[in-house]
Amino acid sequence: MAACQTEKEEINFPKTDLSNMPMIPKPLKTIPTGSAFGLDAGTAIYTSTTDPAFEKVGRFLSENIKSKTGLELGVNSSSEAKLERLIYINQSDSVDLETPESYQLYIKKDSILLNAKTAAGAFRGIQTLQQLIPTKSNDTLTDHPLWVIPSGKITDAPKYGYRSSMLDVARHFFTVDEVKKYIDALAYYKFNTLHLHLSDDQGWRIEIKSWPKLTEVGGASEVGGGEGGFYTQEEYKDIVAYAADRHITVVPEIDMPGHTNSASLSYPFLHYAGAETPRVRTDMKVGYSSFDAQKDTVYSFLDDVIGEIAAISPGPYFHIGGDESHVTKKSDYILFVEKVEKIVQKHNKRMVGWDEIAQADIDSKSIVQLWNSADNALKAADNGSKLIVSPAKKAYLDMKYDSISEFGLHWAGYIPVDVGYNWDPETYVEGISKENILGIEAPLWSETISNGTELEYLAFPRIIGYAELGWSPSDHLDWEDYKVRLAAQVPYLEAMQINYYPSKLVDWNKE
Ligand code: TNX
Repeated sequence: MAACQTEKEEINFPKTDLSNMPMIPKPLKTIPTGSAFGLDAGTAIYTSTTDPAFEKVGRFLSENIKSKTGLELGVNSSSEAKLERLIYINQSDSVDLETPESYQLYIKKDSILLNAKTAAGAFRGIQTLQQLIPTKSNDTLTDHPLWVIPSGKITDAPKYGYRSSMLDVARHFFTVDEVKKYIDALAYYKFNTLHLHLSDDQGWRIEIKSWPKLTEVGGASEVGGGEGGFYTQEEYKDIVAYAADRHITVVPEIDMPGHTNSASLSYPFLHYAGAETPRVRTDMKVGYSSFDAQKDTVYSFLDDVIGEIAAISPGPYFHIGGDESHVTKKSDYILFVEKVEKIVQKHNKRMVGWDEIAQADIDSKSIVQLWNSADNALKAADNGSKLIVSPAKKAYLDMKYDSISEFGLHWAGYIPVDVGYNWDPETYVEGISKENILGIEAPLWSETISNGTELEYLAFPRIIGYAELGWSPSDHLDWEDYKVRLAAQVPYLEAMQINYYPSKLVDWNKE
């Protein structure tokens, strides 16, 4: 190293300010030092090799740098070539790294050091680094192009350990590639969970080998009369692995006992006498279908379904839905949730359900997802259950932005970009505090959208705000400051060919 250092040319960087860079989510602490690191072809990436997952993070960074800048940086390559500058991704046991996703980023003239306890922390850290790499190189500082990265120190950690978005692939089916593109963007903004709503009245979207009609019959429809579709288990595993490569956990949901028309259409014995007779449904109604909570065969069926999905879902959670079972007798609903919780636990998963499940006597380890009822959220907290906060009025990506929005619903109100950002999960329900909260989620229901472009219209830019709500401390949340950083996401969104709603509330940094 000493030998290399003497050969290095001195570059006179213009004064930089790391704290003024448009990072989202905003890091916990940023201390600028005014100089810069010049990323160029002479930069090499090295990683700790004690954990192979760190090297993988290094390769991920190298690939992204290549697509952004064209530079091809070696990772842990032993070549003797002149080493000008170094990015080192280091596994560290420092006590300052308090959570698995915490990281420290030290950017100096000659080196960038990224410290993290786990590969997940390192992965979050390289997202910050990627956000700091400018789209355009500076070609005047030296005889070759340099991508100027402001120097300084970033110490960062998430507010919540669960930061999620949900895709409803049931009302309209989305292809594996469409889901992967969404995962890429979630990863860039440090989400760590993708919830997949895999079944509903209009369609069943995951192959179950022991019950093939679920997809043969139940998978062939969607809202509006399209052809539907489903993921084979191989395709689902491919999504799960793609997400895992980005340190994102997939939470599968089979919604029940309501929202089950497509399942009961496939296997009529599941149908509950008080529910509407199953038929192909392409409308947007809710609350008319139900499984029969009194039949043992329903639970043997669910043991198979949950077992098959659990076996290919490495994450700790299984989401049972549980919302809007309007035709299920309350006693049947409660019996059903309590029995299904046992099945989920038998398959070594923790149950998650929409807030209605708090009416049953659930395990304190089960998780309740607040979408609608503050009462249910308080019941859950009383029970010792953690909450995922996703109130429809603030966090539903399928709510229209305003009266002229092209897609979306508005039963919970309009959610302009500032309204989606300007709230605090910790104070949203009186009586619920940080200790009760596992994290937040922004669900995207798909009644009104049927392809990737429309999906992105509703998700972007609002999803970027939920990334910050889930990660950054509450005292960092400031719309005026955020909207400037949001505007600066345009080059990323354009480079990734992500469609977004160009809200008038934001002064977009367009060319
Ligand atoms: C309510 S949110 C639902 C969904 C709909 C959504 C549309 C929830 C748990 N249930 O079935 O798709 O509204 O916004």
